[in-house]
Amino acid sequence: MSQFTELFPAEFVWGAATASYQIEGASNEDGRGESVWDRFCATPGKVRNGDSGAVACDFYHRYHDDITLMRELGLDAFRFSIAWPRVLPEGKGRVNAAGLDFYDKLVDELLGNGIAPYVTLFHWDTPQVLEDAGGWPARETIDAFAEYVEAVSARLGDRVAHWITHNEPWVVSWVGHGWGHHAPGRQSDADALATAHHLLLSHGRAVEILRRNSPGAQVGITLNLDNPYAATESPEDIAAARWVDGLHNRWFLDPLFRGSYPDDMLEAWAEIMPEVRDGDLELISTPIDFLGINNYTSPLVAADDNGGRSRIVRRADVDRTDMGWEVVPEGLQDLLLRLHRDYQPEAIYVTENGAAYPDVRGHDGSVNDPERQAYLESYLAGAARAVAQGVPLRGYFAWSLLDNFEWAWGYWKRFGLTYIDFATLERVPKGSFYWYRDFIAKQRLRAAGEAAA
Ligand code: IFM
Repeated sequence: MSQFTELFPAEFVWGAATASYQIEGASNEDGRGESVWDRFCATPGKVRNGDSGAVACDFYHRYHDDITLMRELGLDAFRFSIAWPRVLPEGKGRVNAAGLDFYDKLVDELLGNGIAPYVTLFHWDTPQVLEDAGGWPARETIDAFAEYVEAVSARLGDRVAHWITHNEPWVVSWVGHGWGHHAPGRQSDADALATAHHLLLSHGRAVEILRRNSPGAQVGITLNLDNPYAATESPEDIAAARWVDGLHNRWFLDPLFRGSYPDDMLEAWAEIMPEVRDGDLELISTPIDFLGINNYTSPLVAADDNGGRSRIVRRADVDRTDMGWEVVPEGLQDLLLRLHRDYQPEAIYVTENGAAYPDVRGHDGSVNDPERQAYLESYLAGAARAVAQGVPLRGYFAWSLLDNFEWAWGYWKRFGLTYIDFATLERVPKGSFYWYRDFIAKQRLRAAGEAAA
C-alpha cells in the first residue's frame, strides 16, 4: 500500500513524455527525410543488436490507441517531439505538408481528448543532409533550425500552448559529438562545445519565433540535470564535484539564466572554445517561461588520483535501475531547491523522470513492475517536498508512456509505463501504469478536498 502523504497543488500538471524517433516508426513514410539517427542505426556496431527506430512503437499509425491509454491514465498533458526531417526533409527549404499534417492531427486529437500537447521541437533527429553540410558544429545550422521552427509554429502555434525548444543539449553535444556514443557519432571536444553553443543560440532564435507565431504560449527548454554530491568534504572532492556540475549543469544554466558562461569552465576550455560573437549571450538568455528538467540519478563524485578532473564513486547502499543508474530521489529534491535558489526560473517542469527495468510478461500476460512504482513514488515524494519548500514546480512527466527505442541500447532497455511487445506491437499497461493512474486520481481528489475545506 502506498504511504504517499505529500500533496501537490490542484493545478499541478500530470503527464507522460516521449520523443519522435523513439516511438513513431514510419521512417520512410509520407516524405520523411533521413535523420542522423537513421544513419547511425544503419552503421554496424553503433546500436545494440542493429536495432533502429524504423518501426519503433508505430505511434505514427497507432496514436489513437495511445491517446486512449493516456485517457485511461488520466493525463493532463502529453509531451512528444516533432521530427524535423518529416517537416523539412532536406533540413531547410521545402516544407513537406504531409509531415505537418501528422502533427496537426495529433494535436487536435489530444486537445479533443482534454490532453494538453507539450511539444519538443528538437529531440535529436537532425536531418542527415544538414549533418553532411557540417551539422550542429556549423553555425549555419541555426538558420536551418529557425526555418523549421517557423514552419512548425506557423501551423501549430494557434493550438500548442507549451513549447520546449531543445531536449538535453548536453547529451547532443557530448554524447553525440564529443564521445561518439550517439548520432552523429563525432568524437571531438571542440565539436561538442560548438554544438552546445549553436544549440543554445538556436534556442534563443526559437524563443523569438515562438513568441511571434504562438502568442500567449509558454516557452522553455529542457536540460538533463543532476545534483553531483562530493564524496567527502575534502577540497579535492569538492572541486571534482564542481567540475561535474560545470560540465553538466552550469555550462547550460549560466548562459540561459545569467547571460554568461562560467569562468572556471571557460578557463578549462579556452583552447577549444567556438567563436562567441557579440550579442550571442543576449540571444541565449532571452527570457523564458519555464525550465524543463530531466532527472534520473545524481552522482557521487571524488577527485581522480589518475590525473583526470573527477571520478564517479559507486555507491554501495542504493538500488540501481537496469541502466545501472543509482536511485537517488533526494537528488531531485536537492536539484529543484538549488535551481530555485541559484537561477530562479519562473516555473519548472520535470519533463522526464523514470526508470528502466527488465520487464517480462507473466503467465497471465500481465507485467508486474513494483521497482518502477517504488522509483516513481520516491522521486515524486522528493519533488513534493521541494514544492512544499517553495519551488515553483508546475508539472511532472513520467518517462515514458511506452517502452521504446532507447538510442544506442536499442529495444533492450524498457522505460515504459506500458509494455510493448515489439514483435506484435501489442500494448500492455504495466503495474506502474495502474499505480500512476490511481496516484494522479488520488492527488486530484485530495487537492480538490483541500480547496473545498
Ligand atoms: O530515452 C531517453 C530520452 O530520450 C532522453 N532522456 C533520457 C531518456 C532515458 O535514457
